[in-house]
Amino acid sequence: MTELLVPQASDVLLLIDVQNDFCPGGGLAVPEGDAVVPLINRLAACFAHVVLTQDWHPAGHRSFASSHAGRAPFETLEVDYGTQTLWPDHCVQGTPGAELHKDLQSDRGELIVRKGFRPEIDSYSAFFENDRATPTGLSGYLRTRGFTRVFLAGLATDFCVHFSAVDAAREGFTAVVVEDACRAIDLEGSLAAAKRAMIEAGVELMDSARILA
Ligand code: VGL
Ligand code: ZN
Repeated sequence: MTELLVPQASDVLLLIDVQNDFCPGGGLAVPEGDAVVPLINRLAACFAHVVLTQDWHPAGHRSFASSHAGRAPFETLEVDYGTQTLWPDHCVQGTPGAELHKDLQSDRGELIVRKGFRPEIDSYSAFFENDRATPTGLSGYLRTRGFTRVFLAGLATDFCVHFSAVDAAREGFTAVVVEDACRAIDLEGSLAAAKRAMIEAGVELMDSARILA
Protein backbone atom coordinates (compact mmCIF):
# COMPACT_ATOMS: atom_id res chain seq x y z
CA MET A 1 0.00 0.00 0.00
CA THR A 2 1.40 3.37 -1.00
CA GLU A 3 1.56 6.18 1.50
CA LEU A 4 -1.55 8.29 2.12
CA LEU A 5 -1.40 11.75 0.59
CA VAL A 6 -3.00 14.48 2.69
CA PRO A 7 -3.79 17.65 0.67
CA GLN A 8 -2.23 20.82 2.12
CA ALA A 9 -3.30 24.47 2.16
CA SER A 10 -0.98 25.11 -0.81
CA ASP A 11 -2.74 22.44 -2.90
CA VAL A 12 -5.67 23.09 -5.20
CA LEU A 13 -7.99 20.60 -6.90
CA LEU A 14 -8.65 21.69 -10.50
CA LEU A 15 -11.78 20.04 -11.89
CA ILE A 16 -11.85 20.02 -15.66
CA ASP A 17 -15.05 20.29 -17.71
CA VAL A 18 -17.41 18.07 -15.68
CA GLN A 19 -20.26 19.19 -17.94
CA ASN A 20 -23.35 17.51 -19.35
CA ASP A 21 -22.11 17.50 -22.94
CA PHE A 22 -19.13 15.33 -21.93
CA CYS A 23 -21.38 12.81 -20.18
CA PRO A 24 -23.48 10.04 -21.76
CA GLY A 25 -26.30 11.63 -23.78
CA GLY A 26 -24.31 14.84 -24.32
CA GLY A 27 -23.04 16.43 -27.52
CA LEU A 28 -19.49 15.14 -27.11
CA ALA A 29 -20.09 12.24 -24.75
CA VAL A 30 -17.00 10.75 -23.14
CA PRO A 31 -17.49 7.02 -22.43
CA GLU A 32 -18.41 6.74 -18.71
CA GLY A 33 -17.88 10.49 -18.34
CA ASP A 34 -20.45 10.68 -15.54
CA ALA A 35 -18.67 7.93 -13.59
CA VAL A 36 -16.14 10.47 -12.33
CA VAL A 37 -18.73 12.53 -10.47
CA PRO A 38 -19.09 10.53 -7.20
CA LEU A 39 -15.33 10.07 -6.98
CA ILE A 40 -14.67 13.76 -7.63
CA ASN A 41 -17.17 14.71 -4.91
CA ARG A 42 -15.28 12.54 -2.42
CA LEU A 43 -11.93 13.93 -3.56
CA ALA A 44 -13.10 17.55 -3.37
CA ALA A 45 -14.09 17.03 0.27
CA CYS A 46 -10.40 16.32 1.02
CA PHE A 47 -9.19 19.62 -0.44
CA ALA A 48 -9.33 23.05 1.19
CA HIS A 49 -9.41 24.68 -2.25
CA VAL A 50 -11.28 23.70 -5.40
CA VAL A 51 -11.31 25.44 -8.79
CA LEU A 52 -13.40 24.33 -11.78
CA THR A 53 -13.35 24.88 -15.52
CA GLN A 54 -16.17 25.03 -18.03
CA ASP A 55 -15.72 24.56 -21.76
CA TRP A 56 -17.72 27.54 -23.00
CA HIS A 57 -18.08 28.00 -26.75
CA PRO A 58 -20.13 30.50 -28.71
CA ALA A 59 -22.51 28.91 -31.26
CA GLY A 60 -20.70 28.37 -34.56
CA HIS A 61 -17.32 27.94 -32.86
CA ARG A 62 -14.40 27.18 -35.20
CA SER A 63 -13.74 23.85 -33.44
CA PHE A 64 -17.18 22.56 -34.44
CA ALA A 65 -17.32 20.37 -37.56
CA SER A 66 -20.69 21.98 -38.28
CA SER A 67 -18.89 25.29 -38.86
CA HIS A 68 -17.01 23.82 -41.87
CA ALA A 69 -18.97 22.76 -44.95
CA GLY A 70 -18.36 19.14 -45.86
CA ARG A 71 -16.39 18.31 -42.72
CA ALA A 72 -17.34 15.65 -40.18
CA PRO A 73 -16.70 15.38 -36.44
CA PHE A 74 -13.32 13.89 -35.44
CA GLU A 75 -11.63 14.90 -38.70
CA THR A 76 -8.77 17.36 -38.36
CA LEU A 77 -8.28 20.78 -39.92
CA GLU A 78 -5.06 22.77 -40.33
CA VAL A 79 -5.61 26.25 -38.91
CA ASP A 80 -3.25 29.16 -38.13
CA TYR A 81 -2.45 27.80 -34.66
CA GLY A 82 -1.88 24.18 -35.73
CA THR A 83 -3.98 21.06 -36.19
CA GLN A 84 -7.51 21.38 -34.86
CA THR A 85 -9.67 18.33 -34.28
CA LEU A 86 -13.24 19.06 -35.39
CA TRP A 87 -15.79 18.23 -32.72
CA PRO A 88 -19.52 17.75 -32.63
CA ASP A 89 -21.23 20.90 -31.30
CA HIS A 90 -20.78 20.92 -27.53
CA CYS A 91 -20.79 23.22 -24.50
CA VAL A 92 -22.47 26.11 -26.26
CA GLN A 93 -22.72 29.06 -23.88
CA GLY A 94 -25.96 29.09 -21.90
CA THR A 95 -27.21 25.69 -23.07
CA PRO A 96 -27.99 22.73 -20.76
CA GLY A 97 -25.05 20.84 -22.29
CA ALA A 98 -22.66 23.48 -20.99
CA GLU A 99 -23.92 23.21 -17.41
CA LEU A 100 -21.91 21.38 -14.80
CA HIS A 101 -23.21 17.84 -14.12
CA LYS A 102 -26.13 18.15 -11.70
CA ASP A 103 -24.59 15.76 -9.17
CA LEU A 104 -21.24 17.54 -9.09
CA GLN A 105 -20.92 19.26 -5.73
CA SER A 106 -19.53 22.59 -6.90
CA ASP A 107 -20.56 24.85 -4.00
CA ARG A 108 -17.06 24.81 -2.52
CA GLY A 109 -15.55 25.80 -5.86
CA GLU A 110 -13.74 29.12 -5.38
CA LEU A 111 -13.39 29.98 -9.06
CA ILE A 112 -14.91 28.79 -12.32
CA VAL A 113 -12.68 29.40 -15.34
CA ARG A 114 -14.49 29.51 -18.67
CA LYS A 115 -12.44 28.74 -21.75
CA GLY A 116 -12.93 28.37 -25.49
CA PHE A 117 -15.09 31.50 -25.66
CA ARG A 118 -13.20 33.09 -28.55
CA PRO A 119 -14.98 32.10 -31.79
CA GLU A 120 -11.75 31.52 -33.75
CA ILE A 121 -9.62 29.57 -31.26
CA ASP A 122 -10.14 26.45 -29.19
CA SER A 123 -8.82 26.05 -25.65
CA TYR A 124 -8.25 22.58 -24.29
CA SER A 125 -6.03 23.83 -21.48
CA ALA A 126 -7.27 25.74 -18.45
CA PHE A 127 -4.08 27.85 -18.72
CA PHE A 128 -3.52 28.63 -22.43
CA GLU A 129 -5.64 28.52 -25.54
CA ASN A 130 -4.67 26.18 -28.37
CA ASP A 131 -2.13 28.62 -29.82
CA ARG A 132 -0.25 27.69 -26.61
CA ALA A 133 0.30 31.42 -26.03
CA THR A 134 -2.98 33.22 -25.18
CA PRO A 135 -3.35 32.98 -21.39
CA THR A 136 -6.64 32.37 -19.58
CA GLY A 137 -5.27 34.11 -16.48
CA LEU A 138 -5.40 30.98 -14.33
CA SER A 139 -1.62 30.85 -13.68
CA GLY A 140 -1.68 34.33 -12.21
CA TYR A 141 -4.71 33.52 -10.08
CA LEU A 142 -3.19 30.32 -8.69
CA ARG A 143 0.18 31.95 -8.02
CA THR A 144 -1.43 34.98 -6.38
CA ARG A 145 -3.38 32.60 -4.13
CA GLY A 146 -0.10 30.91 -3.12
CA PHE A 147 -0.86 27.49 -4.55
CA THR A 148 2.15 25.42 -5.55
CA ARG A 149 0.62 22.05 -6.38
CA VAL A 150 -2.32 21.40 -8.72
CA PHE A 151 -4.28 18.13 -8.66
CA LEU A 152 -6.38 17.57 -11.76
CA ALA A 153 -9.45 15.44 -12.43
CA GLY A 154 -12.35 15.48 -14.89
CA LEU A 155 -12.93 15.26 -18.64
CA ALA A 156 -11.39 14.35 -20.89
CA THR A 157 -8.11 12.73 -19.85
CA ASP A 158 -6.57 12.95 -23.32
CA PHE A 159 -7.63 16.50 -24.21
CA CYS A 160 -8.52 19.10 -21.60
CA VAL A 161 -7.03 17.28 -18.58
CA HIS A 162 -3.88 16.45 -20.56
CA PHE A 163 -3.27 19.99 -21.87
CA SER A 164 -4.11 21.54 -18.50
CA ALA A 165 -1.73 19.24 -16.63
CA VAL A 166 1.14 19.82 -19.05
CA ASP A 167 0.61 23.60 -18.84
CA ALA A 168 0.41 23.49 -15.03
CA ALA A 169 3.84 21.82 -15.02
CA ARG A 170 5.13 24.25 -17.66
CA GLU A 171 3.96 27.14 -15.44
CA GLY A 172 6.02 25.82 -12.55
CA PHE A 173 3.34 24.10 -10.49
CA THR A 174 3.70 20.54 -9.32
CA ALA A 175 1.04 18.81 -11.41
CA VAL A 176 -0.72 15.62 -10.35
CA VAL A 177 -3.44 13.90 -12.40
CA VAL A 178 -5.84 11.72 -10.42
CA GLU A 179 -6.23 9.19 -13.20
CA ASP A 180 -9.23 7.21 -12.02
CA ALA A 181 -11.16 10.46 -11.55
CA CYS A 182 -10.81 11.17 -15.28
CA ARG A 183 -12.22 9.53 -18.43
CA ALA A 184 -10.88 9.71 -21.98
CA ILE A 185 -12.30 10.26 -25.45
CA ASP A 186 -9.46 8.10 -26.88
CA LEU A 187 -9.35 9.02 -30.58
CA GLU A 188 -6.82 6.83 -32.41
CA GLY A 189 -4.45 6.27 -29.50
CA SER A 190 -4.85 9.75 -28.05
CA LEU A 191 -5.01 8.42 -24.49
CA ALA A 192 -1.68 6.59 -24.71
CA ALA A 193 -0.09 9.62 -26.41
CA ALA A 194 -1.48 11.95 -23.74
CA LYS A 195 -0.09 9.80 -20.94
CA ARG A 196 3.35 9.78 -22.59
CA ALA A 197 3.24 13.56 -23.03
CA MET A 198 2.17 14.12 -19.42
CA ILE A 199 4.94 11.92 -18.04
CA GLU A 200 7.46 13.59 -20.37
CA ALA A 201 6.34 17.00 -19.00
CA GLY A 202 6.91 15.85 -15.42
CA VAL A 203 3.24 15.40 -14.53
CA GLU A 204 2.63 12.81 -11.84
CA LEU A 205 -0.19 10.30 -12.41
CA MET A 206 -1.80 8.77 -9.34
CA ASP A 207 -4.91 7.00 -8.15
CA SER A 208 -7.59 8.54 -5.91
CA ALA A 209 -6.92 5.81 -3.34
CA ARG A 210 -3.72 7.69 -2.39
CA ILE A 211 -5.94 10.50 -1.10
CA LEU A 212 -9.19 8.74 -0.13
CA ALA A 213 -7.79 5.68 1.63
C1 VGL B 1 -12.70 18.84 -24.63
C2 VGL B 1 -12.68 18.42 -26.88
C3 VGL B 1 -13.27 19.64 -27.14
C4 VGL B 1 -12.38 18.36 -23.26
C5 VGL B 1 -13.27 20.07 -24.87
O1 VGL B 1 -12.97 18.87 -22.28
O2 VGL B 1 -11.52 17.45 -23.13
N1 VGL B 1 -12.40 18.02 -25.65
N2 VGL B 1 -13.56 20.46 -26.13
ZN1 ZN C 1 -14.66 22.23 -26.51
